[in-house]
Formats: sequence, structure tokens, C-alpha cells
Amino acid sequence: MKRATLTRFLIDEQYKHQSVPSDLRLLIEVVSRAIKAISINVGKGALAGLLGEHAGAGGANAAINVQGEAQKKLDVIANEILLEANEWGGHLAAMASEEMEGPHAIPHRYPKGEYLLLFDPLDGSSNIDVNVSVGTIFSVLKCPEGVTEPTADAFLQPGSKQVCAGFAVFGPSTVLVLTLGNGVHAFTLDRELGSFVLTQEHIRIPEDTKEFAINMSNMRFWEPPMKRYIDELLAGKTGPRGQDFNMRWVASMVADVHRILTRGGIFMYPRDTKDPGKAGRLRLMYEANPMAMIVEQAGGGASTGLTRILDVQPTGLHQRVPVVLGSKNEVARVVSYHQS
Ligand code: AFP
Repeated sequence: MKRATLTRFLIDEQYKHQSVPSDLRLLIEVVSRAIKAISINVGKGALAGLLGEHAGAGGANAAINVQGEAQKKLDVIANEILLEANEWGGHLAAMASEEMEGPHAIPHRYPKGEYLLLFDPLDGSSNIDVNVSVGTIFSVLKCPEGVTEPTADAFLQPGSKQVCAGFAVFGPSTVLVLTLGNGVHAFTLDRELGSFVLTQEHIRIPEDTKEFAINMSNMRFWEPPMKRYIDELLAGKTGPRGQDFNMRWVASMVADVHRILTRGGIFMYPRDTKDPGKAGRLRLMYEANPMAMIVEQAGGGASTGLTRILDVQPTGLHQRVPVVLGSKNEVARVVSYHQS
């Protein structure tokens, strides 16, 4: 059976749902080509001297990004690939990235479009040097009417306003997962063709699960509802849940979420008291929001523990939120513990 390429899929979607205007189709095609280039660089790793930290201005230590985190060489390369690929096509009004303080304006020599693109160019970069799966996450919003020079404020829209969200996992195979609001679909990179081909359509997350994902080393910092929920899972058969649970933690959100899309599960990065100034570790605009849209489109739940992630009104481009997402019934249970 001949599989559809991403291009063919997008054209079919346009006929079926009129949900893929040509500028959005161009945006997705350009982002998918940038993801292919990132996949090639990630795949070279040590062979191309791309592992390790990106040297800071002095050349001595690692550069530090706006998150206060040491930048890996591939963080910077992935960011530049996405910027260069997207700035000339005429489909964007501006871009924003985990790796940059403020929005990246479209150079005046290029035409502008109506979309805003946000991305985490290399998610899980602490796994790069140990050859564990990493990925890229992206989110697409419409630029507010009449805004010609978008500032950060133009991006501060709730996740429910996203017109498209996706991520790539650079694992044993490179897989692009995409939603345009009509279900979640996965495309695997055929390296001989050089194209993404449709390999899963209308992905559904099982509503129940026996597998949870959380960084247990933070347990002593969690709030009581999260401690209660995890303690019950750990109690297994003899505890209130009456069954044993398994645990996975890749420390690349893209890999954990992809597993949950494939076989169910619940992923949590809760608020913790380790750093009271931070509402959890994950960033709302280019990690939690795109993943929440994808998970909800696949029949799962995505909450901060207190509110639906897609309803959060952003106040800052790099703000963090607590994240609980995955199998619907488990997310509902965690939310109920936070509300009781
Ligand atoms: P890095 O990109 O800095 O490696 O962070 C990855 C991440 O944002 C997300 O992908 C993981 O789920 C989470 O952080 C892992 O956090 P811990 O390292 O605290 O477990």
C-alpha cells in the first residue's frame, strides 16, 4: 500500500476540512524540511563535533540562554536552522524560540504572513551527549489583526488559539507528529525518499493506563495532591488503586509524550517547592501548549493540575506551568486530588 507523503496529506486535509490554507501548508512543509535538517545534524553527533556545550562569548564556558541553561551546540544549530528556513517564505509575521529572549522579526527584505511560529528547537538537549532521543516542538498561532510589528504581546494567546501544533522525535526513526485540529497524525522520515510519509492516522490515547512518567528525585518538593497520587501508584496491588504501575522517564518530553500517544500513560512535571519562583519546569508557550493541543486532539487530558493548559492566559513568552497530561481518566484523577 503506497503511503501518503506529508505534502499529499496536507492537500487532502485542505479538500476535506478547508483547515489548511496555502500559507499554513507552506509553513508546515518548511518546518518539516527544517526538522529533516535538524535530524541530520543530530544524527551526526560526535562525528561532526556537534556534541557538548556551545562556547560562550569568552570561549571559555558554555553560553547561557534566556532560561539560564547552558546551551548545547545543537541547541544553537537547531534554532538557526528553524530561523533561516522560515524567515523568507512570506508565511510568518514573527517567530519566538526557547533559545531567544524576544521575538525574531522577519527581515524587512522579506514578505510577511499572518502566522506566528513558536518553537523549542531542541527539546531534551541534556540527552544529546548521551545519545538518548531528543526532539523539536512547535506551535502556530495567528498574528492578531492589524499587528504589523509583533512584539511578545502578540504571542501571548491561550493555547486554545493554536491553529497547528507538532513535534518531532529524533529516535531510532525520525517521526513528525502533527495536529491541525482534526485529529493527530504521525509521519515517519523515509531517508531514501527524503520525505515524511504518513504512518499513523487519528492517533488515540487509551483513557486508562498502568504507566506513569515523572522525575521521582523531586518527590520531597511536591505539593500534597501530587504526593498522594504518586504514593497510591507506588502502593500498587495492595494500595487504593488495586493494581501495579510501571514507570518511565526519558527526560525528553517529546519521547515521553510520543510513548503516551502510542500506548497510553500519564506525564507529570508538577510545580515543586525546589524553586518557588518557578511554576514547574516546562514552558507554556512552546512546550506545554503544543503538547496539550496534541494530547487533547488524541482524546487525552492536559492540565496544570488546577486548570486546562489550553485555557491558561499567558503573561510571558517564557513562563513555566505545571504539566499533567496523558490518559484522560488518570489526568482527571490527579485534577480531582488538586481540587479536593
Ligand atoms: P532540556 O531541554 O534542558 O534537557 O530539558 C528537557 C525538558 O524541558 C523536558 O523535555 C523534559 O521532560 C524535562 O525537561 C526533564 O527535566 P528533568 O531533567 O528535571 O527531569
